[in-house]
Amino acid sequence: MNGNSKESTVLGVVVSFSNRNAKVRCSDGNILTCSLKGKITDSSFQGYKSPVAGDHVSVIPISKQNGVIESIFERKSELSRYNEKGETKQVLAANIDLVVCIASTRAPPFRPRFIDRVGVMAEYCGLPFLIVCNKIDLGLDVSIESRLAAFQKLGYGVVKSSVRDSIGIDELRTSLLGKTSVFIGQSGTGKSSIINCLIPGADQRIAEISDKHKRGKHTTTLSAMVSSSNGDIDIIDTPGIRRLAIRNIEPDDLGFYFPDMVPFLGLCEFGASCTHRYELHCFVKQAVQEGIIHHDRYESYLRMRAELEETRNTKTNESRKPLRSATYKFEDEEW
Ligand SMILES: Nc1nc2c(ncn2[C@@H]2O[C@H](COP(=O)(O)OP(=O)(O)OP(=O)(O)O)[C@@H](O)[C@H]2O)c(=O)[nH]1
Ligand SMILES: [Mg+2]
Ligand SMILES: [Zn+2]
Repeated sequence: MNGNSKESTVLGVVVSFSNRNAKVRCSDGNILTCSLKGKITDSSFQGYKSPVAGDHVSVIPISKQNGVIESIFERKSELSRYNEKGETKQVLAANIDLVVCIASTRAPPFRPRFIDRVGVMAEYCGLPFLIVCNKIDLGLDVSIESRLAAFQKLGYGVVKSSVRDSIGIDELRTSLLGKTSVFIGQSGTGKSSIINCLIPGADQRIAEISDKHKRGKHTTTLSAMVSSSNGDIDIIDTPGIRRLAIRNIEPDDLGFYFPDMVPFLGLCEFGASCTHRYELHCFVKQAVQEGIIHHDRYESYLRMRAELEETRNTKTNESRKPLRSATYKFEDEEW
């Protein structure tokens, strides 16, 4: 086995990656378990530390089941989160066309601030955003409807679904056709259940939520791409996220990732330096008062901004404590 003969390489898509081994779906449809060729810092790896689900790669097959990833092609897009424990960027999925946040009405409860954060991530990556509110069989109340309507007004797709009662699944399927989508959400909202419903034979593991805490049990532990048999739908299922930290955005730029705030940015008396928090003659605050911006979206903005400011101020301290205290400050928040 060596990588010199170009004829022997095939193209493929990474289905999943763990422990230096990737499952790659090759262009001939074969799934190979692949190791990485040489060091992952090689220039052929485009500076990517490791492949992730959705990566386009070239592979040297070495047997019917195994191969070696020779290179990772440049990513068209990637969705990453900030890992507070490891204090590093963690890429969840590559080459995606659509970010889908799966929320639930109950069990676990509807957490709009979580959705707001995924929305900021999607805007930051320049990707379209779709919200699925699953488990509507458990009841949809007025406050959930109001928040969903506010998302819809922003141009985000909203699908109300129930896996149990087979509602909204066909509508969702239509939105996913011809795309690679990433499903992201808190544990137990039904990401894997929806995938099993959309793609017969997907066989993603699902589990009851915990009786005691009414939270998911973090059943999915690895990002993995699941594809329909005719190839018209690719979905990357991801492990449930308890808390979504936003980093790497300048506090003054945060408003740009809130499409409801964008029309007012720069109009305030203090121009681009307005924090939209306490300043007089602030057009954003005025829009909130007039109900043009949903007050709860504004509250999300304020919380994210405070977090960005706090973590930026503590960045220079090598101690991990300040970062933790910033985290705890938000632990009483509703998600
Ligand atoms: N009532 C109801 N229960 C649902 C629905 N969809 C999923 N569930 C249940 O919710 C539980 C969690 O579903 P999963 O699909 O494992 O959730 P997940 O989002 O993949 O969770 P993680 O992998 O832990 O992130 C399971 O018991 C499902 O049967 C729904 O529409 N209605
Ligand atoms: Mg799952
Ligand atoms: Zn302002």
